[in-house]
Amino acid sequence: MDLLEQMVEAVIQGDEKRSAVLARQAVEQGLDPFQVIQEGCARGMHIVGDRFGRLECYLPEVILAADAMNAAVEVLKPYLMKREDRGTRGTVVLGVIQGDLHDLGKNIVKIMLETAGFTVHDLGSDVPVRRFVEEAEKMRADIIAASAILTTTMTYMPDIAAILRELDLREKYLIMLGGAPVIADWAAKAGADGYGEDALEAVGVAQRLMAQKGGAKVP
Ligand code: B12
Repeated sequence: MDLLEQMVEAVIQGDEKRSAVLARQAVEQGLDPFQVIQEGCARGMHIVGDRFGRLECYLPEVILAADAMNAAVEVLKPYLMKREDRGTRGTVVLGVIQGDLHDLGKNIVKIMLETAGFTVHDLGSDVPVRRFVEEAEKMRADIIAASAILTTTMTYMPDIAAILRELDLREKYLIMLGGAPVIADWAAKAGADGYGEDALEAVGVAQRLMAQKGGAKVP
């Protein structure tokens, strides 16, 4: 079994110690930490998630898997940070939309964006829609990025564009939406400028949007 598959297994087993050891081995072997998170940790988490959805496992197993994923991510983070140390590529206000506590995916998106050189203001989870806008104004953000994992909470997402329009600020910000139930067409209808299926795509989309916009706001 290669190291990425072992990582998938460690996350599925919820084996925090093993996932951290594997993460260390991965960097020692020169594996791309980006790939280890996406194809090892997140993949393991998705498998556990699917099992949970089919009632094949219980909540404590999901939580243990999340802990194992986070332990590996903690080890990998410093190596990710080394990839880009030039000036900011843009400022992103990122959070999980109101009513939603699922922050594991958002946390990966945050790490990936930071790795790619973006400045990320993490608002956490259960973030009221208006707060995204208020914080974007405070931080002079370029992008407002929101995550929703519940089909019930994704319905708040169109309110981001609506509130921006109401305040006559729509042109000032780019909106990026994502999360398991969100798809590209829906995101576009919800007023998003960009959508990413996973954290890697989130980075590509953020970079493309910033290029179209002509660069980051000057603080
Ligand atoms: C872990 C988990 C939990 C944990 C969350 C822990 C945490 N800190 O996040 C806990 C136990 C707290 C939990 C609670 C609940 N959960 Co839950 N949970 C899950 C589970 C198993 C995994 C979700 C996850 O973390 N996936 C892994 C991450 C890495 O993937 P991701 O979030 O999709 O993120 C990736 C992409 O979507 C993308 N992305 C994410 N955000 C963004 C943002 C942008 C801008 C972009 C571009 C991209 C992007 O990039 C990420 C990385 O690649 C799913 C099952 C599943 N199959 O997904 C259920 C699931 C989401 N939960 C569900 C439910 C119903 C609940 C509860 C209501 C349960 C209950 N009855 O109490 C509560 C709700 C609590 C709340 N108010 O939010 C349902 C949702 C069903 C629905 N129709 O919406 C699911 C699908 C399970 C099921 N099949 O029933 N849950």
